[in-house]
Amino acid sequence: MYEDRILNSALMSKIMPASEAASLIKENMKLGFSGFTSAGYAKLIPTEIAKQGTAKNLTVISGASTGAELDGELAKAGLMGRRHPFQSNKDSRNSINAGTTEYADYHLGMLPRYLRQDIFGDLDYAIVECCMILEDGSLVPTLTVGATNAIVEKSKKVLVELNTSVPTGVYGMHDIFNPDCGEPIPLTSSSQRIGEKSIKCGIDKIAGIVINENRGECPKFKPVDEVSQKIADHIILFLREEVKKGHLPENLYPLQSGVGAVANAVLAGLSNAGFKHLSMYTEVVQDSAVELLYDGIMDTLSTTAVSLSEEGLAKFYDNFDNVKDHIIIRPQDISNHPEAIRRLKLISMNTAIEADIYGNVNSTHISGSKMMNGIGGSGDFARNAGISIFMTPSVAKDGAISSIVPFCSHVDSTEHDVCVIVTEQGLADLRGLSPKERAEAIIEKCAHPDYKDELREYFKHACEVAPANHTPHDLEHCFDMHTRFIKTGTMKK
Ligand code: 0RQ
Repeated sequence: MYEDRILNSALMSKIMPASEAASLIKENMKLGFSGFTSAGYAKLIPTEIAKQGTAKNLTVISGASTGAELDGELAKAGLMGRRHPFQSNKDSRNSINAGTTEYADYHLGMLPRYLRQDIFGDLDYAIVECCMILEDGSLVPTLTVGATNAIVEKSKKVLVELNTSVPTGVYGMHDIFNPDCGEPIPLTSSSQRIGEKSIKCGIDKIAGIVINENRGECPKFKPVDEVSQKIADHIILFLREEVKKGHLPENLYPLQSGVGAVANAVLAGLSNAGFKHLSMYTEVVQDSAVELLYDGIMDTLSTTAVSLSEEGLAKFYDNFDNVKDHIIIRPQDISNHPEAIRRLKLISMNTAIEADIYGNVNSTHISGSKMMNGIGGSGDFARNAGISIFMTPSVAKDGAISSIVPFCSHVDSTEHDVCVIVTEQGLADLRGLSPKERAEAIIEKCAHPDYKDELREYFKHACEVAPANHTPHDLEHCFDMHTRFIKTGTMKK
């Protein structure tokens, strides 16, 4: 029945219900899952593990975040003892912030190397979504590679969730290459293919195959609002100016874009900005990037995950034959590799939770302590891109929080890795500016009018009282806005 997807008939006997696969998972096991954002994660097996409820204290590793059926269910069932290296699900976030799940988040591009360096030891099972298993047992992933190749390498056994809602035509979109081979990565453009079309596994390693006919949960995007549109407009104007000055070619350099509503709006804004022959070298492709392919504005999308909304996915499969050859899905240690990012001179655009007046960026923690999602790939790109842009609405929570603060309550990307900060208020190009010049640019161009005076006062006061005048700070008062928020529910005086 699945002859077009399981090419070795000996594997047919390994087809089993999700409940049987889940019963193989025991307390204290280390599990590696496929998946990167809402693309390509196993759904039925983790849901069953949660339902059975016996496999306590699991270590859960996946390329990046996954969806409700995995992170959500395991966290709600109280089974997730440890989680690496990224999540964005509300239940797993709650479990982390309650201290029930120990969470270590780190640069996504480093996860495969940490796996191969044995930081976690051998994994008991890889639980991976695929759309085909080839004659020799090699696995064809669905719409992501993420860290699946490294996870399969490091796992004693593999459980495959064969997703029949994904067309077998996906075979050929992946490009599997191990950058830890000790040789330069032979990539000089985002459109090059350098590796294999499938993930080596071996028939004996496959412990079970579970058939899943459903797509699972798709991300939903907030519609483009006025704030995200203004941020997009500032970035597009900046890019146009950079082209005019001769700093960028007419078709720009490859773009990297983070996930979320603002990132989606920026890419949507490129559709009528007059640019042509654009390319992306990124880790996640959302709806608006694929729209640029349909419109003939984007030539190539190089990514580790194609993560589309329900409507976006339906349209993608309708147009599949036209776009398939323009999309390359790579492992995350290639999509996020410093060597490739630096060589291709990327323009990276990521979202910040807050930025401080000197240009440090917090992408992960609310009020210094509460984990939101994780650094994800933002640091991989920010550190190595040609131009690294961080964007954020100037206020959060209906204006009660300023995203521009005197000192970030947690720092993920330092002032040295941040070229541009942009809010709906304006864009500050920080390149070549000293810390005091950066403070003036960020306060005057990016801060919300409700918070400008306090930030100006803080900066002036810090310049007067700081023990040195290079990056002036008053350590007694640099968190006044944060502590006022904790005490009163607003940063406003
Ligand atoms: O909370 O949902 O309760 O309203 O943070 O903020 O504005 O909806 O923006 O969804 O793009 O997320 C930085 C978290 C932004 C994300 C972050 C609150 C705000 C809202 C979400 P509500 P928005 P987004 C590629 C690159 C790190 C990883 C990364 C992220 C919620 O982009 O995780 O870049 N980035 N990866 O109200 C308190 C503030 C706040 C705040 C926003 N200053 N204080 N709350 N919020 N600013 C992808 C991968 O790596 C896989």
